[in-house]
Amino acid sequence: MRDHRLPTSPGLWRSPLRSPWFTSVLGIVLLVGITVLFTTGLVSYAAYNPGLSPVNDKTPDKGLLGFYLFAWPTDPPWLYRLTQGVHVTLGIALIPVLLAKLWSVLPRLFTLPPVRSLAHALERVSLLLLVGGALFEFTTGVLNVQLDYLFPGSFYPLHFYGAWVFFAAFVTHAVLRVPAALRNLRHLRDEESELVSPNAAPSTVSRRGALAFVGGGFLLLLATTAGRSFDGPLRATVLLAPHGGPEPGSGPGGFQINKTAASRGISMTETSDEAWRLVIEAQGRTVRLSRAELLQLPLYSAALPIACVEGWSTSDQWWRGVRLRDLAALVGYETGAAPDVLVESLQRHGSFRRAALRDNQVRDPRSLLALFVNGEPLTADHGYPARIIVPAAPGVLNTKWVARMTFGEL
Ligand SMILES: Nc1nc2c(c(=O)[nH]1)N[C@H]1C(S)=C(S)[C@@H](COP(=O)(O)O)O[C@H]1N2
Ligand SMILES: [Mo]
Repeated sequence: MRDHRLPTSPGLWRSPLRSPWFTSVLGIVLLVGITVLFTTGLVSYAAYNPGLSPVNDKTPDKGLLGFYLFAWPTDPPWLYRLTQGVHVTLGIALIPVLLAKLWSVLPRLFTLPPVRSLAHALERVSLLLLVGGALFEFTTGVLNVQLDYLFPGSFYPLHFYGAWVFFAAFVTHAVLRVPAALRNLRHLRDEESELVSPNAAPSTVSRRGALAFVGGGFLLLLATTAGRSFDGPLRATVLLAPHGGPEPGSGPGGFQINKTAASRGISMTETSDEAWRLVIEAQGRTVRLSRAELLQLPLYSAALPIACVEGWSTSDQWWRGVRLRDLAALVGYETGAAPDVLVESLQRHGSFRRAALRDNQVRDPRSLLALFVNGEPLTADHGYPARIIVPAAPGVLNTKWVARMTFGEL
């Protein structure tokens, strides 16, 4: 008799819940869910404008993997709020489904002999990449959201390359298994499968009951995460995920703050109206403006959200300031011909102290160098004296404490 205490022995795995049907239901849910995660993830990378300037690109060595990059639009203004909210919220909510799926096939990971043929060896390698890739992507994603940029800079390449490895293994696995999974959903004849325990323990819950339990976990995580995409009372429902910074407080500036002025080393002296000047450069010209001079320019309002890569977002805030295309006009670009711009902040260190915006973003009449929000001057933490706000763009492109803008020739 084989030793029943080793994981390689089918006899050790006694749960009566394991069955092709149970695994297949979870597998089909993940097929849809992970495809959405992969797509919204690729889209998120494109939204950073990585092709525009090395400043925006966290994975400069991506080569062919950047084949799909496109110019991120400015409409609808809530675009990144939606795509990234879905990416992070769905990613968190799918964790119980992923864990249940892995649990349901656990005995298979230990089958002996480990390699039976070349085809079997290849299949096992793809499973290793699949399971390892899934755990890696979910773990890096959750850590980045929870621990507030645990791996500054390096998170992006890790999560990006990991996603391609994982998705390649995922597609291979899906091609091999989906036909059988669909058959399993229709037939309940499980009994011959190696997933079914040869000496099952008496059941304490039905397979449907176990599935309902996993579904409940999904809904619980969804309900306690989705509030990060809204303001007001809904945000108080976010029990398990931080929203990326200290509590925002109340008043006109009372919406989510990612990085405070103090944490970025921004001093009151350098942002004071006496000291601060905005430097605009292009085509050999330099214009320097104080905040008082900026206030003399035509000011416009736009209702736009902040949407962070961490998945949280605010509802629309009322920003007021100078149009980016009007600033381009000051250094000689006619309306409609405004080029790309490199925006640099007062901040000296850290990944998001500068960002490049594409010409379509500069030309949009709602794109502002904001001086006010919700009727009051910007607070220090929201970027006083001036910050960028662009419709549909990810939070990282909305540079705070702006000091210099260089138009053209990125
Ligand atoms: N200078 C500077 N600007 C910055 C950042 C930063 O770290 N430094 N963080 C960015 C990120 S990641 C986001 S999500 C938004 C958040 O803006 P808020 O704090 O006003 O909500 O600011 C962006 N602008
Ligand atoms: Mo962000």
